Amino acid sequence: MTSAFTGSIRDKLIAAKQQWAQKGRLLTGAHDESHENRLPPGQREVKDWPVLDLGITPHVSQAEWQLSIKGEVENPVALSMNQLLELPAFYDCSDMHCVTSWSRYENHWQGVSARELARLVRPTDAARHVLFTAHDGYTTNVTIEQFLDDDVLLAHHWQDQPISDEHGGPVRVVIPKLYLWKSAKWVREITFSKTDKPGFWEVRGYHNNADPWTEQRYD
Ligand SMILES: Nc1nc2c(c(=O)[nH]1)N[C@H]1C(S)=C(S)[C@@H](COP(=O)(O)O)O[C@H]1N2
Ligand SMILES: [Mo]
Repeated sequence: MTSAFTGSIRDKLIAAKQQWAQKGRLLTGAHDESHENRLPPGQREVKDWPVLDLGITPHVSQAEWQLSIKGEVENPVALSMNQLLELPAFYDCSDMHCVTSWSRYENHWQGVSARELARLVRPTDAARHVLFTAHDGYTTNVTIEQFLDDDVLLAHHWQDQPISDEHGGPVRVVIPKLYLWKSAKWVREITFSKTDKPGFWEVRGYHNNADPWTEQRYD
């Protein structure tokens, strides 16, 4: 929450919020304010935000934070926090669904979109999967199509506040359409790959695809 951090993103935040407001307006009508048909099967809504992880909370400062994006890409990069913040800002509001059956509506995320990162690193035609590695040793995997969905981002703010350490700050992945275990907290490496590589929970019986709407919980 240092002023340098917030100062460097303020203008882009306003622009991104305007974009988001436009998207919200376009979705009016399709957006179900009554929350009917908003809760995937077997889920219940919570108002708080539970913490779920392996029990290790890495404390990664903004100064230390670095993200390596590599593998099947034409332009591998290692981004510092300042370099991440120089990329166009992305703002999106989405629901989250945890496989342990809680869902939390209306999460306002701010960060950099997956599509923006792909524009930067340029995945090769051979890239089919995206693998995440985090500071606590956690790993998870998605298809490149799932990663490049229009609501996926690397988030550094939630509800206008920097993401706390326990929720994966300073930067976590957010993939709203999949169960939350696919959204790596404390992300440090993103690898584009020809082949799939099931992550921490995927090798322990969780479903590889993780779609909440068809209850792809366990394999
Ligand atoms: N690095 C890391 N990311 C992680 C996990 C983890 O243990 N380590 N747990 C996953 C699981 S199982 C869930 S449900 C969500 C929980 O995110 P939250 O604690 O912010 O609610 O983080 C996901 N991302
Ligand atoms: Mo989870």
